[in-house]
Formats: sequence, C-alpha cells, structure tokens
Amino acid sequence: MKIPLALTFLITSVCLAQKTPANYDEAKVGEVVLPDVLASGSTAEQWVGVRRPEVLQLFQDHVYGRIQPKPADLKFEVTAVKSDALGGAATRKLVHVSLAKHPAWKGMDVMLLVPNQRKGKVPVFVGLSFNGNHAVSTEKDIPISTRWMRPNSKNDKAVVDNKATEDSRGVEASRWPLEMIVGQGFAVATAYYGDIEPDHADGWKDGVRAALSPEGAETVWKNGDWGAIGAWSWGLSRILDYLETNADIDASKAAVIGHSRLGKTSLWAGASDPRFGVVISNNSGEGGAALMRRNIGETTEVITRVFPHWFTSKYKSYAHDVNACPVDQHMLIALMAPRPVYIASAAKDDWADQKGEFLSGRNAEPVYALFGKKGLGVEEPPPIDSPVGDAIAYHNRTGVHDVTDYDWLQYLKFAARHFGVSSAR
Ligand code: GTR
Repeated sequence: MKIPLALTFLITSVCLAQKTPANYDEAKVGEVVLPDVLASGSTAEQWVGVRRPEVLQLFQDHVYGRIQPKPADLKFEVTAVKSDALGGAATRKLVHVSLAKHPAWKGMDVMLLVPNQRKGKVPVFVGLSFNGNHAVSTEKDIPISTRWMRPNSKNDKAVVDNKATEDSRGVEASRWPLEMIVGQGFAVATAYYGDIEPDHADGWKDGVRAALSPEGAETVWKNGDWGAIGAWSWGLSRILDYLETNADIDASKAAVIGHSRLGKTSLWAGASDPRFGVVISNNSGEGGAALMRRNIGETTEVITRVFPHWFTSKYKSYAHDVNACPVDQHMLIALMAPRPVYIASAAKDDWADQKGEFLSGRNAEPVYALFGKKGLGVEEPPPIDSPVGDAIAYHNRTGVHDVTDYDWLQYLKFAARHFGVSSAR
C-alpha cells in the first residue's frame, strides 16, 4: 500500500509532537513574561471589588471552567458513626452527600474524623483521596469504595477491572497521617474524588457534571464549561457545606489540601470558594502552582493532550501558544489573598517544576502586600527541606512526588499558626 506523502508527513509530525521530550534544562526555559496580576497603584479595595473578580473570571473562561453554585437540593445523611476510631482518638462519621433532585449523581461518601480530646469546635483539613476512604485509613470497618477507579501504580492487586479490592485498604494511608493530624487537634474530612467524577475522558457521564446538565450524558462541552478539576473542587465545597452543619467543627477554620491533580483541585477550590481559610497545594505542578509559561517538565501541551477532561476546552487552545493565555498560575495563587496559602514541591519531582511552583508564589506577593501580608520573604527558591514564608509559604522536600509526614508537619504548623489554634497537645 502506498501512503501519500502528505499523510506520511502528518503521521510523522503527530508522532513527533507526541514524543517531544520534556525539557529539564533551566537554560532552555527562555524568557518568561508573566501577565500583570495588578495594575500599578492598585489598592486592596480595587483588588477585592474589580481585579479579583476579573482574574477569577479569566480562570473560569480559559482554564477550569465556570464555578457552579451551591445546589438547593443538597442532602446529607449520616450513614455510620464510630466513637472509638483510631484506637479511641477520634469519632468517625460517614456522611452520604447527594442531590435530592439530581439522582443521576450517585453522591459522595464523606469520612469525617473528629478528635475525641477537644474543648469546643475544632479546625479541619478537607481533602480528596485517589483511592477512597478505605484507602486513607487501615481500619477494617470502612467500606471499600465500589466506584470506578484508576489502576494503582504501586500495587496491581489493589484495583482490578477498575474496582477497588480488599488489597487497596490503606494504600494511601502514608499520605494521610490521621493519628498525627487528630493528635494535634484537627479534624479531617475526606472523600474519594471518583465519587464526584470518575477520572477518565468519559467519566463526567457518571459524575456530577452530567447530573447537573440539562442534556445529561449527551452534553457537548463548550469553552467556559467546567471540567473535572472544576467538578472535584465543587465536591470540596459541598464537603464544607456539610461541615458548616456539624456542631463539632469550626468551619471558619477549614484548610483545603490536595496532592498532584488533587493539588490543582485544592487550589481551584481555594480560589472559587473563599470560605476555605487556608489553602495547601502539595506537588500540584502544571495546571496547579507551576507557572505555565515556563517550558520545563510537564507543559500545557502535554497536560491538555493527556488529560483534556480536567479543564475547560478553551485551555487546550494554548497548547502551542501559552503566551496567548491571559492568565498564569501566580494569578491563581493571588486569588487566595489575603488568605494563607502553602505551596510544596518535592526535590525529585522535576515533572512538576519546583522552581515554577515557587515563582508563582513569589509573583503573587504584590497582591498579598496590598493587605499588608508578607509572602515568601526570599527571592530565590530556598534549599531543600527549608520551609520559608508567612502568608505565602513554600518548601521543597527531599524525595519524590508524594505526601509525607514532613509535608504534613509543615501544614499542621502553618494551619495552627494562621487559625490561631495551638497545635501542640
Ligand atoms: C501526572 C500529571 C500531573 C499530575 C499527576 C498526578 O500524570 O501529568 O499533572 O497531576 O499525574 O495527579 O498524579
């Protein structure tokens, strides 16, 4: 069979485009000119009243899609209570969150752990997991998630045919040091991200996006419509809605946290829902804290090709011309101001561009300054394992793309300091 030359050329260029190796050479990043987050001479009032809404709108239109309001038919049902979870340290509640008038969404199961040693309401960490509540803890009585799940890269028995097995119990426990968090007086509320929307290209059909759309699973998504990160962030806000109704929780002291794609999600949740008082991004990388204009590690081209469902469709149009995008990720960090935000990298996580993560914090500082808040306090990325910053904080931890006790120790200190609670018990 003879393949026409034009077709050969097309196939070759597509293959090359797919295989362009990632750049890891700082010398090849080139000049990065960031869009202005502020007009000169701005005031805090102008930021709050004019510029912040503009920037938030730009992120909706070009990156993550429209923020959906709190639904009127939100329903919470407590399905299980265990007063001596974590060896007696916590009370565990399982709460099914659903939409009474949108039964196409199967809802999400929130697991809440509240420290038993408490005087009054407690602050709370809110975050989604990759493998379900049963994977976050090793306790045997937490039901195994029955939802669609991506294969587990570390244990091929943990997820079989896209369903969690008993082998997945506790697979994520090292990322959720529950005893340590509860021991420092914080509650933890978590849910499986796949309850909100399964993480694959067609996942939205079985998630909240189809359920809330008048066209359901026939919806054709347009520029500006929400993507999966928008849906997962929406889920984080619904967890907070529940926490506001829980008498044990001080929902004005809620820290939203997430790792990797869920770190991108926690940043978007923090930007779209100002009720989150502290925002934490762990190794969120491209589409998260890392500046998109830096060609290093993962790029906009790669992320929008491999994970187009995470974003609004418009974002893909910047794959080969990132400078045309009217925002960069320092503006996302600025949307948290004046609330405290913690950005964390890992030394072996070059894919996430540690320096780009640092620089987005650095370039958000002018907005924090309008509120008299101090940012990172250093001009260059600090040495490994040396946390810096005040209202914007940063560290680059030894090791790989992951969440470790070291990360949590910093987040606990950070949240305790900014919420004005004592973490040492
Ligand atoms: C990678 C993706 C990253 C990050 C990561 C994760 O494949 O390129 O942006 O989100 O997945 O979520 O584990």
